[in-house]
Amino acid sequence: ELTKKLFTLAFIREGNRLLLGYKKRGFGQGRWNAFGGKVEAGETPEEAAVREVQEEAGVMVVGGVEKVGELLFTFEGDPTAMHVMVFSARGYTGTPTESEEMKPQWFSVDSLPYSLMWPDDELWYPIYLRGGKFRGRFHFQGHDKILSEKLEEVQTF
Ligand code: 6U4
Ligand code: NA
Ligand code: NA
Repeated sequence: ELTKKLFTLAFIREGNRLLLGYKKRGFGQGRWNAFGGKVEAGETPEEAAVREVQEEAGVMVVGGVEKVGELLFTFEGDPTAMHVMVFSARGYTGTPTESEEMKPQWFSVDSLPYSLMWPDDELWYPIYLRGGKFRGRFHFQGHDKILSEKLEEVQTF
């Protein structure tokens, strides 16, 4: 039986630019990623998303976050699935600042470093980047190979 753990992933976007963080440690180390982490007890996913953006990117979300996606990741031989709620911040204040976990950097949405990101990202980022919402599940062998995938654009969750 699959156990699901809840995580967040949040985007800071400003026009044609997207803020990503280079993960210096932990899960996904060495990859560029949006900001996020585990939803803690007593927190809503939205609250966790705002907190993780503050902790990892050093900026404050303003105007809340909008849910844009829901992803389920499973790994061969691992009974624990990652259930990831994906959000986009409506606004932010402050200057992106390096944390112990992430080194933030702006990228043009037309030249994202997909080869240095999780392999699923190039499949669903385009839906987000054109303003769509999505639901997907990806089954991995290790952290580099997608064994099976399902991805759909949705109107609501
Ligand atoms: P701690 O132990 O506190 O450092 P925490 O920050 O709570 O960890 P973390 O960073 O391990 O959690 O959470 C994993 C992050 O990686 C979440 O934001 C979800 C994200 N993530 C996991 N698989 C991903 C994938 N395939 N593609 C992607 N993001 C993924 O774009
Ligand atoms: Na994290
Ligand atoms: Na974290």
